[in-house]
Amino acid sequence: MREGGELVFVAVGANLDDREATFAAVVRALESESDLLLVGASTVYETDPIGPPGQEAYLNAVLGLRSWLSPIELLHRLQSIEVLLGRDRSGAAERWGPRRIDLDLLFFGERCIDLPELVVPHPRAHERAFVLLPLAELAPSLVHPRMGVTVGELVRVHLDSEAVRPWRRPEGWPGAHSESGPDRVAPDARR
Ligand code: A4P
Ligand code: MG
Repeated sequence: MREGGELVFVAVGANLDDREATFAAVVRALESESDLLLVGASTVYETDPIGPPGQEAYLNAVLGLRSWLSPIELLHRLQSIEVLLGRDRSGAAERWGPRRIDLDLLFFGERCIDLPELVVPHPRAHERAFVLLPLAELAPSLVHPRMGVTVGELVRVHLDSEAVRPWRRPEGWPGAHSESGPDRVAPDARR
């Protein structure tokens, strides 16, 4: 088992085309990266869209990874996967508009990063039920380094959210055949 690396959390979202197939493809793409190790996968949720009206519902979930990439390297890797999976990055896409795939870097260890290209923790993570509910399954004790409160505390105000509903486990999403528990992937189980 490789030593070191940092624990990171990535939000996965999709509301166009075959959302379940996209989620499975994200997992395959991340598992094929030699500098990343998938260590946890939340339940997949169906969520009401936030943003311009008239959009389809999203599927949202959170993945936990150990990363031997720097934060910027990881961001670029996530953006390459988005493009590979058909994300329109032409600049014509509407802000918060419908998308085939969105991969956001939520947390990178306990680091605070303020670069033009990358802000960590993700600046909207703490206020969004579609991020907090799945993240709290994987890391309830994770402390938000800017706010000084745990994910478990942040999620409490969203517990009765009807906008975030558990969805079935897509084929190819981790845990479907796991005997160690439905929602988690043992750190050494994937390689
Ligand atoms: N960027 C800065 N920090 C980060 C980070 N921590 N992770 C920069 C990822 N990217 C980061 O992102 C725009 C720019 O943010 C990137 O060029 C990167 O350098 P983007 O993915 O191109 O565009 P976006 O996702 O539309 O922008 P944004 O503002 O991050 O959108 P959000 O906040 O992610 O919202 N409703 C539901 N129910 N479920 C959703 O998943 N998602 C959105 C997108 C809106 N409504 C939604 C959902
Ligand atoms: Mg994004």
